[in-house]
Amino acid sequence: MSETREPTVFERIAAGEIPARIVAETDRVIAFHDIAPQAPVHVVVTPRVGDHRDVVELAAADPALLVELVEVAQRVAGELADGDFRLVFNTGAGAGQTVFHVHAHVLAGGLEEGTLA
Ligand code: DGP
Repeated sequence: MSETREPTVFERIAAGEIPARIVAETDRVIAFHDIAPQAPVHVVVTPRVGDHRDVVELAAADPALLVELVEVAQRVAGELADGDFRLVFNTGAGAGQTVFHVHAHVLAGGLEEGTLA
């Protein structure tokens, strides 16, 4: 961690302090089932370290890590569903972001056509 702050909930999951159903891990990224699923498959993919609050900050600071999030999302969708998936980055409280540690929602498996939610 590069600054003095409280660990985010996702950092606590990555550290094993909060239990979660982990589905994929790399050196820098962790993926686990969302606690309140909004789709048949709903997985959160996030960096282990929460230095970037949202996808805009991450894209500017560490684009390679953003690419890795997308790669892990694709892998998870292939392993848990048919490979097709929706990738959602809520960005800002007004868009529904509640955890200010950048993360992607991977939504897959029997999604309704033509909806964004
Ligand atoms: P967002 O609203 O985009 O910030 O999404 C945060 C998501 O994180 C939300 O869908 C619920 C999920 N979440 C929050 N706390 C926990 C937790 O302790 N465990 C798990 N598995 N998911 C969590």
